[in-house]
Amino acid sequence: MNILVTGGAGFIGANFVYYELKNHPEDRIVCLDKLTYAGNLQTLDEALKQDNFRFVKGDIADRECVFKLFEEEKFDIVVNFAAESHVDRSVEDPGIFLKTNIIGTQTLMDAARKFGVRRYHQVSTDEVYGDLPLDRPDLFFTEETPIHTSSPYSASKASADLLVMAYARTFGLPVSITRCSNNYGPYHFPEKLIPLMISRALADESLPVYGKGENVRDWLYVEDHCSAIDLVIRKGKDGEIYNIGGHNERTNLQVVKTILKILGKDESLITYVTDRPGHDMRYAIDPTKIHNELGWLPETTFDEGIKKTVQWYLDNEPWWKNILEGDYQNYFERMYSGR
Ligand code: NAD
Ligand code: TDX
Repeated sequence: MNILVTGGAGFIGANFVYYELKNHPEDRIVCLDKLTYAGNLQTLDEALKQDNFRFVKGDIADRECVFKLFEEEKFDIVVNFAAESHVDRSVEDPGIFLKTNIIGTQTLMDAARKFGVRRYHQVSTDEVYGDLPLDRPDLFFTEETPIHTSSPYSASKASADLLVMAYARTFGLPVSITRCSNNYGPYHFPEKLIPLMISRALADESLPVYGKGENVRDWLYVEDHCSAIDLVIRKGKDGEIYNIGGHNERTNLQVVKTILKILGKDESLITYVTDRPGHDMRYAIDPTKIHNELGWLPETTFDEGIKKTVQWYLDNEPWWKNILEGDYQNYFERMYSGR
């Protein structure tokens, strides 16, 4: 099969490229990525050495580029990871989120309609469901939970999901959607909570926790997300939405303290800063559907996964130090100074 992976130079997309090359060496993977600040071609170094992998630099919202690629490659499956993915950046500047996340999705689906695919798969997020209250630990997001977004990021992802379902119903496009909880693991860009805290703790720098650090996220090791998407694109039903999560809920403060403990650093590095506007309180996924229908289960617990992740950052310092030395410095200054 010929599979298009968009956003494959980013965190989850790159992990998915490696997952597919390892588990399905008979397939061919083409990665289309704009290489924004979050895309890193270095991450794909090993993939680029393989004959069944091709990298194309391009924007999913650029019709000419996308249509030319589809005509050339005759894809069987499209997996759309490409997105602006950082909530804080969407608060700062929503425009690019609408362009990439909504228009980009439309452009890919228009090409999929024109040239034909067996499946268009949209990688979505649990953030489309909004948040849950802290005092109701019995509540979880199911696929039937109404869409109720908080940030420009989640609104753009929810808009894309609605468009995907509209293309299925109106045009008969064979689609699927997965909505996953927070991922962590190798190649995670250091603006997100876990890699930001690891890299700053290693440098004995302050660790900016938003608000009181009580917000809860449901953490999934990235390889478990990849195995779920792999199952859905090969065995999932057309027109279906699958939630992905592993019942690994932690408060942000618990996460940060766990990282400090693994690194042997002091909790005095923690600094409480002004909260994120519109900050979602709790995300928690009910993964019963994907388990019952496709037999998916996560393999990595949070305690194992966080140790593996910290070790990966210790072993791969050049990868994240390169990022920290670039434009990232301006970002950190802009986002956190005076906060
Ligand atoms: P990321 O920000 O690390 O990577 C995004 C990638 O997309 C980068 O390589 C970037 O260069 C590329 N890209 C951005 N705009 C593009 C465009 N217009 N055209 C082509 N490529 C473009 O993101 P991530 O964390 O790997 O997330 C991947 C997907 O998974 C996103 O759709 C996100 O919404 C979703 N998701 C992420 C998480 C998470 O915890 N990170 C959880 C659930 C869902
Ligand atoms: O410096 C920080 N301090 C802090 O307290 C940062 C960067 C984050 N936080 C908090 C905010 C969140 O409650 O940590 C939590 C996690 O934050 P992020 O890593 O920014 O992730 P989140 O906003 O939960 O969104 C992530 O999961 C869902 C991904 O970035 C999204 O792409 C995905 O859809």
